[in-house]
Parts: sequence; structure tokens; C-alpha cells
Amino acid sequence: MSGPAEVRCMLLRGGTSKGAYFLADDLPADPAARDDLLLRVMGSPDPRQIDGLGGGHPLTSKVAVVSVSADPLADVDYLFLQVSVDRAEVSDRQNCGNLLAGVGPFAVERGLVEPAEGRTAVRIRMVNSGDLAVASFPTEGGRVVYEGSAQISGVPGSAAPVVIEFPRGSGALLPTGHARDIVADTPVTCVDNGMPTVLIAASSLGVTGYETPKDLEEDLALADRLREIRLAAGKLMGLGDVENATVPKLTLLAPPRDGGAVMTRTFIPVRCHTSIGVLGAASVAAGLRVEGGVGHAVARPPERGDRLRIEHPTGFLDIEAGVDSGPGDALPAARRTAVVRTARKIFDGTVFPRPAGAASHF
Ligand code: NQM
Repeated sequence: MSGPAEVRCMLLRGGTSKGAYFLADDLPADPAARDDLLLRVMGSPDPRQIDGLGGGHPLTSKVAVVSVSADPLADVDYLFLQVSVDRAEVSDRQNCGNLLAGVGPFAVERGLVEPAEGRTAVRIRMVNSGDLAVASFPTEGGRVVYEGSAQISGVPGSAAPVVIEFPRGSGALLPTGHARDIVADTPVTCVDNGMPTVLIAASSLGVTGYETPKDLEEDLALADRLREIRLAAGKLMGLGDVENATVPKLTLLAPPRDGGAVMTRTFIPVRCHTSIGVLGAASVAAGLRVEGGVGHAVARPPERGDRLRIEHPTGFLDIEAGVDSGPGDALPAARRTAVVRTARKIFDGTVFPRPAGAASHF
């Protein structure tokens, strides 16, 4: 499959991820041709992605495709694509709330959205799920302001805050219809507040939940158990066969250590996240509020208000996630979610993909 020999591309850090951002018009319209091109742009499949833009980890092997939206409720459409590092696979089966932080700035940079003086709000339709988000960030003199004093764990220094709000999503908060299920002999809560996630008490897997991501990744017995849980939970959640899918994520829960509501270790779904995804955190936060869920015995969410702090391997993520418990036996539903992220333009230019048909040894 051949494609363009060069493509206009912007690299941005979005939250705790880094990705290549494209205008949809700059990529092939045919999804198979587009995905083939993106694999060659990122340097996949190769554990080091040495011949492309990817950084050798799922968190740095991401793509955002942005276009003007036909939806009257949105300014732009954002399609997220996870480019596998060591397999020739590109997946559109999940959203990414971290790359989402760069979508508004990118839309202004490319002239899709007119910036306001002071602050610009961009309404974004997340094509992967059909859900909406509104991102607002500082703009001055027609330009995006990236410098600022907001700090997020997992990113050195500070930058301008990008405030992201998610109205109530279209899907069910509890996709299995239960607050708790037993999957592969393990109690779990399957939750989806923007990211299908399986919550598991770390103690029920024989780990503390305070281990480093590296130590957890090296625990092969744990990896087998998590795989078994993921495959079974995926079916129960209506996701079908998730053997090669990037969802559901699995989040191990432990009591908080630093004044937050809960400590987490999240598998995405094989590598262990160095922090936590935005929508992953939204799902954890909502899941902790579910009466009878596995989080109840482990977490200490504040009694009042929607805001809570999720601890993770490199710090914490503060998030507001409201859940309505629903009358009688009705299942709880997510109300609104909001989070602060930062983003930064790293380069803007032309990327030269590896030629089509070049053999890979991996
Ligand atoms: O949950 C990683 C990330 C993500 C996804 C992953 C994300 C989110 O941290 O919204 O952003 O879960 O694969 O970028």
C-alpha cells in the first residue's frame, strides 16, 4: 500500500501523553491506507519505534485526527488512534482524554477555530464514542498561549491550564448492569465513564497496589491473571473478544497514601500506566461512588462534593465526577466530569513516513 511521501504533522504533548496531530484532509480517506501510513509515520511495529515518531510506549504512540465537525453541537471532530508499538495495528476502539487536551490548541493553530481574546472554548466531538467535550484554554492576540502556572503530575514544569468538561455521556455507567461481578474468581466493578475500565482491589490479586509499574509488569503470574480477567470482563461488558483490543483497562485499587481518595495502578491494558489516563480516571472516580462496588471497601472519597484526588505512580490527578444514584433500583448514572490538563506544541512541520513495503523484523 503506498501513500503520500510526506505529510503535514504537529507533535503536541497532551496531558501525560504525546501524539502526532493531523488534519483529516492531510491523511488518506480510506482507513486501511491511513492506518498503513500511520504505522510508517510512528515507526511501528518495532519495540523502539526507532524509524518513526513513536517513543516506544503506548503513551507516546498516539495519533489525533482533527476536522471541522458537521455536528451543530461541536466545532471539531477528534478521532483518536492508538498505534501499537510492537504490532502492525492501529485501533480506534478507545478515546484518549490526554491527547484531547491538545485538540483545541491544534484546531486554533490550523485555523479550524477562531480564537477569542483571553480564553477560547472549543466544542469537540470525540468520534470514537460520539461523546462531547468542551476544552477551554488561554488565547491572546490570535495565538494559543502555552505558558502558564498549571502543574500536572507526570509532566515536569508548568504550562497553561486546559480545562476539559464532559457532559453526561451516552453509554451506561455500569455496562454489565451490576455494581459488582465475579470474573475469573475475582470481585470486580466494570465501569465506563468515558473509558471501559475494570476496577479490582489490589489485595484480591495478592499485590499491594503500591508497587512500581516496572515491578508489576515483571510479575508474569499477575499478567496471566489480569489477561484472564480482561478477556472475561470484556465479554461481560459487551465489548466482545478483547484479545487484541486496547480496552477494557484494568485499575488496581488500594487505600490512599497521600490524602487522596484512592491509590491506583492502571494496566492499558498490558503495559502499566506511569500515571493514569484522563477518561480512565473519570471511570475510576465514578466507579468509587457506586454503592456496592469493589472500591467501597478500599477508597476514601470525600463525603461532599464531586471533586476527588486519584493517586497514581507519579503523583495524583484531581477530577470532578458526579454520579446520580437514581431512584429505587435504577442503576447509577454519570452526571458531569471535569478535569484540568495542560498541553504544549513541540514541533510543527512535515513528517516523512518510512517507505511502504519496507520490511520489519519485528
Ligand atoms: O484515559 C492511556 C493516556 C491514556 C488514555 C490509556 C487516556 C484516557 O493516559 O483518557 O488519556 O489508557 O491507554 O493517555
